[in-house]
Amino acid sequence: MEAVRGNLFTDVKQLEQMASGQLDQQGERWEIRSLACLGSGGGRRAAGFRNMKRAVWLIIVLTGLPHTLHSETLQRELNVIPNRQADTIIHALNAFQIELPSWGFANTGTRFGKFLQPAAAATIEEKYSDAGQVHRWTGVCPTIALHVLWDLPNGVEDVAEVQALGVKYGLRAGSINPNTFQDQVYKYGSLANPDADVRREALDHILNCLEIAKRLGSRDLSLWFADGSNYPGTQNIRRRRRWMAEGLKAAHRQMTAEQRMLVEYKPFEPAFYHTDIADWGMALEYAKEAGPNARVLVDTGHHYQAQNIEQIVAWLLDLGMLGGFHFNDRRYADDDLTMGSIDPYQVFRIFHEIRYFEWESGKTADIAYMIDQSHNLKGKMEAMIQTVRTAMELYAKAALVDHEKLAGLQTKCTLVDAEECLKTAFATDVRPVIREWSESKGLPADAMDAFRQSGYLERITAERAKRNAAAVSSYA
Ligand code: RM4
Ligand code: MN
Ligand code: MN
Repeated sequence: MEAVRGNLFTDVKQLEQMASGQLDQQGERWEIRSLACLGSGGGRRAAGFRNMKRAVWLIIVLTGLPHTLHSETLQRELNVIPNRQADTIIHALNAFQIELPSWGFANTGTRFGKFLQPAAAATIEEKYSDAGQVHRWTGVCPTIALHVLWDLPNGVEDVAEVQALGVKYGLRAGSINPNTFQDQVYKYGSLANPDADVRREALDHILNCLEIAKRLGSRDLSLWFADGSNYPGTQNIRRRRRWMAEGLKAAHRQMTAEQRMLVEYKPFEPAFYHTDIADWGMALEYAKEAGPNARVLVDTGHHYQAQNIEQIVAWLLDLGMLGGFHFNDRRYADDDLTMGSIDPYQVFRIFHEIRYFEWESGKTADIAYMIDQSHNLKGKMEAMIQTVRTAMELYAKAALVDHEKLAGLQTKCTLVDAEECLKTAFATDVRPVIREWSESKGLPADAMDAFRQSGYLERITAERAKRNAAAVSSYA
């Protein structure tokens, strides 16, 4: 631990005594050369140190004797994150942002009906307001994804209102999501519909969405299609592929040089025999055909069981074709559960592939991290804050992987040690550093607690409960 920080503890004497008490037990004679702690704000840290339970960030730098206890061992014994690793986390978090979905705050349901929540958002203003709160407490969600039909039902005409909401609630419009699946006309598909009129209608809607995106200053057009069929033999799969490719190309032609098209894939639902963009390979082909600014969007819930998602991510990174993510977790299908609730190691492995790529290539991957979840049972805002903090934790853990060491071990095929590089990073409790990071940005250390204390939930519950209870929830 060579780094020595200026913001030393105010009470160094006390610190020295405590440290030497610890060190005496080692039966060695040590010289304390310097003390360092993470980040800034020495006063707060001095207070924290007096309360040893909270002093997980302390680093004692020892030098001077030939058989000096290695600082890593000491850090392990003291249960601290080394200074260098904390810096890595802070650096990673400074560059990390994740987009909130407007639809994640509204009442959603299963195909059997909706469970109505008293505090759910029903208008675009309420969605902006709720998303603004999540950003206010977490600090990493400055953009909100919009679903055009749900959020801008009048299309381009609604842009001015949305812009005003952005200013009012401190959010920027994120990805623009056309809706070519809800209207009756799309029963047999949209861009891949055998009816040319329907294909045209779908394309027109997508072109409108591009215009909305331009006016809102939003870069990504995020495309998900429900197109497909339910029974073998009922559709010409090859012709539908060509129609879809033509439609995407036509949309791409209308994009500005700054805009991007993200092509999302999904193997099932609502179509249950075939979908026209079933997997990442098909999405990749469509994106390549569409034009230079098209990329693939990986929704973590859109795979078959046991599929190796991080391998898909690694391939798309290597091909320069990874555009973004829709994060959610799943146990069985496209369950849209909170990120990392079922398999946090999966998300960690995805983030690891991205960080490893960035380290190896020296490039920052241009990826839109987005949440696509539907909280039917959990409180929507709490679920969203929980998601964002989980995303930060898993991203921070992935940042801790020692890439140089890993690369060497992989080359030598030192399997157990290579795997341990990942497991050690995953096992590190990064939450203290995330709290430090938050405070250093003027945010509350505990976003959930701050939200709960704020009284916002009680206020919107009182305002919205009566109206929400009257909403329709039945399936049939
Ligand atoms: C789909 C897909 C899309 C989302 C819709 C609502 O399953 O994940 O991204 O916009 O659901
Ligand atoms: Mn999605
Ligand atoms: Mn989905």
